[in-house]
Amino acid sequence: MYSGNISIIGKPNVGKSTLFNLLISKHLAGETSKPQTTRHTIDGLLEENDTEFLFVDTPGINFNIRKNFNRLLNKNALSAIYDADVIIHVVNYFQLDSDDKKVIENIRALKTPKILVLNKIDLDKKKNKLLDILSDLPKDIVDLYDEIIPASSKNSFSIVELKNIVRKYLPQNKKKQYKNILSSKPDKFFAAEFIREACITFLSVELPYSLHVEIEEFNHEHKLLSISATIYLKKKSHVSIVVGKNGSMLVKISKYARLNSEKLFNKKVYLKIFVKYDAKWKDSEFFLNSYN
Ligand SMILES: Nc1nc2c(ncn2[C@@H]2O[C@H](COP(=O)(O)OP(=O)(O)OP(=O)(O)O)[C@@H](O)[C@H]2O)c(=O)[nH]1
Ligand SMILES: [Mg+2]
Repeated sequence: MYSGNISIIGKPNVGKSTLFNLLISKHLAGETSKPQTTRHTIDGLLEENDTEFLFVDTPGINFNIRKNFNRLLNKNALSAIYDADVIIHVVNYFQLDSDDKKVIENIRALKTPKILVLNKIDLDKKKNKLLDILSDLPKDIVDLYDEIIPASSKNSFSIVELKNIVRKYLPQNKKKQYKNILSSKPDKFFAAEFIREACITFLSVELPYSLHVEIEEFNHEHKLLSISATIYLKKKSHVSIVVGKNGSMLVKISKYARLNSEKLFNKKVYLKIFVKYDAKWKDSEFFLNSYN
């Protein structure tokens, strides 16, 4: 039997979470068009035939803006690299820039097998451009990776091939290595993440970065799952934006989070969301570490 931990890393917004969700066939990680959606590492177990894949989605590694906040996100992402049996480094197929190169510098010295995924290949209208991209890759980068594969997380291109490649590099074990659960993160974590994902999706660019979500109640009641959550905001003026005109934004956020929770927990969900101003909360270490 093959089993191991596969960390999916890269700079923000290249499609790590989309790829992760696709690989495990479940919507566990928030995927949005805005960078820095993922704040925690999220593991998801996929068992297929003789293989246990423990995929780990990580926050985008970013060395530029919002220093303290990034330091914590980077810490979460980089710690996953050291636990990995295989590293999947995701980049946009059309560009390998200085931010990708900084990620590369963090993995260069590791002996761990490395796979470079050139993602978003569906955007490549001129099919032979990929050949140019591959031939333009600097030799030291080509040499660093054990495998380089073009893929699209949007239309599932190369996903089966990617799993077959990963399997080749996983350690062999006599027995199963992982517990038969989808993720080691608690169910509550995902309920909170769906609310945060909805906020990032529906609210303007800056606002989602200054909020966090706490789950106060998470009760299984016969056929119903009852969840009560609070969205904490750093600025008082943000409260009315999150609530929206006549509560319309909160209804939208709530519906998105409820439908995703129902799908994941396979149960009817009753979701109550409060919105509160919390001046004390400032990109605090407390919440970033709260689900580690
Ligand atoms: N066209 C195209 N878009 C993609 C693909 N994969 C992801 N995306 C889009 O890219 C955006 C970012 O996707 P995410 O999965 O959230 O990216 P991420 O790397 O996890 O981002 P962070 O968590 O912020 O670091 C979303 O709008 C996705 O829909 C792909 O293969 N093709
Ligand atoms: Mg992500």
